[in-house]
Amino acid sequence: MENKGLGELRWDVFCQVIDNYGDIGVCWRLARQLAALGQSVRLWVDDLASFAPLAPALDPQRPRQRLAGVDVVHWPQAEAAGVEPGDVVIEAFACTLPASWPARMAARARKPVWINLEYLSAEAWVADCHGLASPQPGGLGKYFFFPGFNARTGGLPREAALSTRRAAWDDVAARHWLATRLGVNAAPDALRVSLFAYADPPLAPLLDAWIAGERPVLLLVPQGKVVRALAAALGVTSQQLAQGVTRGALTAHSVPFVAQDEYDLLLWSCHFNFVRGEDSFVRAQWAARPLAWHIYPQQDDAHLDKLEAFLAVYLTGLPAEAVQTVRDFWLAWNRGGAPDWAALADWLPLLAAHAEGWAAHLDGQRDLAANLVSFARAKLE
Ligand code: TRH
Repeated sequence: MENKGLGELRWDVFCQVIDNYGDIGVCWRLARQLAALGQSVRLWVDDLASFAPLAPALDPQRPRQRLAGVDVVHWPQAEAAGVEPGDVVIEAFACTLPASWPARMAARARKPVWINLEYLSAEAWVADCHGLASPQPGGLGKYFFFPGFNARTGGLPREAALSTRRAAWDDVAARHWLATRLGVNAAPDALRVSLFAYADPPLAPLLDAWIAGERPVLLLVPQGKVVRALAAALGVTSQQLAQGVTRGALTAHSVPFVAQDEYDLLLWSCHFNFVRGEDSFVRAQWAARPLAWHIYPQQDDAHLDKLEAFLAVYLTGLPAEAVQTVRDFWLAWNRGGAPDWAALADWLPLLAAHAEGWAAHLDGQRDLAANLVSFARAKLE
């Protein structure tokens, strides 16, 4: 590959799938966004089978393929003779580069920019650590690049024209898509809720509230462990849940796990979204709807600090009572308590307006891929 100058850089993004979909979810999105900015991108992935549900066009048996303008390569190929590192090498989430790569990188006349792309956090220290260098053997410098929620961080992944496309997705489009793509008929007056979470969220208090509530609730649950938990809680089989199960005011449906781009449509089609991890959490913010975050659990409850840090920035500007209600709800959801849907529901109109404002605020900032490109260019000059 020949470098075409600083306009088009050659990027190597390394992704190791630890668990679930978040590692590849973030890397796949970023790789496509870099490619959309005219960059030449190789995405090295150690587990193509975990990647496939997010990108159905991917053939997990093929060690090398081009998808959405990105060269997707099975990780072991990186050790092959003659593979030369590009201008920018990203190790996502501190994954360790293939053993031969630091030496291959050091051997290049112009040393590649080596970036460790970190996990997303709203904690204040992130802005102080963003962009810091850590010298490595062979004259290489490794930089810590933190995504984040303000201009002192690396920003968030965001496709061009995302907010325009989302704003055009009205109720008619939503109900049509739900019916034709997911086979779910949504009553016009139903509150539509999507639920993507880790295995054991405290479902029972929510189900009780939805079943006994005045407003019809349509609950849509992508395939995964929660489907089994929900089926058990409702006393039905997973197969019955796929057909739709009604109890009182609640109708619950499991829905297929859709491609990553289509998942946006599910979020946009709902009035409230339960999301988790990192990427779906960010997508729910771009969806500009009220949300609840099931955060990835960490040792010693370190994740709760992250949760509180996000709540502090996200809820700024809301009345104290609304802040308390949302905070209580999220903490109960994450700690196995009893999330109070009835209390939250009172605030939904205000939270919906707030979510729009938050998305517009984030939209005013530069996105992660654009920040990475300008960071890399500055280091290479
Ligand atoms: O799957 P996650 O929990 O991922 C993670 C991992 O646990 C990871 O190890 C951890 O470090 C990280 O979170 C913080 O949640 P996440 O990040 O939301 O990723 C899910 C991806 O799946 C996201 O890209 C959206 C996508 N998705 C679809 O493509 N289709 C679907 O139907 C659904 C429900 C999700």
